[in-house]
Amino acid sequence: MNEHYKFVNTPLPYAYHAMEPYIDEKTMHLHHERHLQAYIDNLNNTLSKYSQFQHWTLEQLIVNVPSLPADIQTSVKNNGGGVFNHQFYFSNLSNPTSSLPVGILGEAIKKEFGSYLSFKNQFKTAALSVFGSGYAWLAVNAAGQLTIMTTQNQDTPFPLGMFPILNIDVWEHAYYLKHYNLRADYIDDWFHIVNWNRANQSYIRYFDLTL
Ligand code: MN3
Repeated sequence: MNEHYKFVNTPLPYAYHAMEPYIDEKTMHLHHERHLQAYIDNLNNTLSKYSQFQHWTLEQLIVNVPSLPADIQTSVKNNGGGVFNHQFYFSNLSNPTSSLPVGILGEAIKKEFGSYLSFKNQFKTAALSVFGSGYAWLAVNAAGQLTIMTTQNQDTPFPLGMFPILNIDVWEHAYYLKHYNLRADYIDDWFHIVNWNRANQSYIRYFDLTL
């Protein structure tokens, strides 16, 4: 992913079939090559006439939506959010290996939620509670606490003062080909392919940024 405009769709750090049998190869192709690509194209189109924002990073754009010209706020919110949320989702998947949280994040999850199992149940409940399209997140709130939250459509946690650690895309396009309408089954499968190393790195980055 480029730092700024013109954004490009970089290859996934793994093969499209790498998440089998939990997420099927065709879903990964369509999700990365068509859905994410569309958000990237739309964001580039939106920024094409605004050279003053073309050196802004994706996070800068998303965080500063309210200070952008009124006619591009909605597009940057939706399409910039769509790019960020998908990049984040794909980067937090890994080949089925260890499915347990690691590092200081693993410790913090135990402390905040009691146990991994309790976290898992609460996260699943949140992901199931998203009405329509959106995401469930593990995030750090303004008080520095790990928390589970949800967002609608392509909204991001940033406007709520939340720092993202992990997300699951629960738009139907993320699972419909394999799991049909059974979002719960998709969530169960997703837990097998969470990249906990990456999530732990995000948690470490949070402390680096705030200290
Ligand atoms: Mn998606």
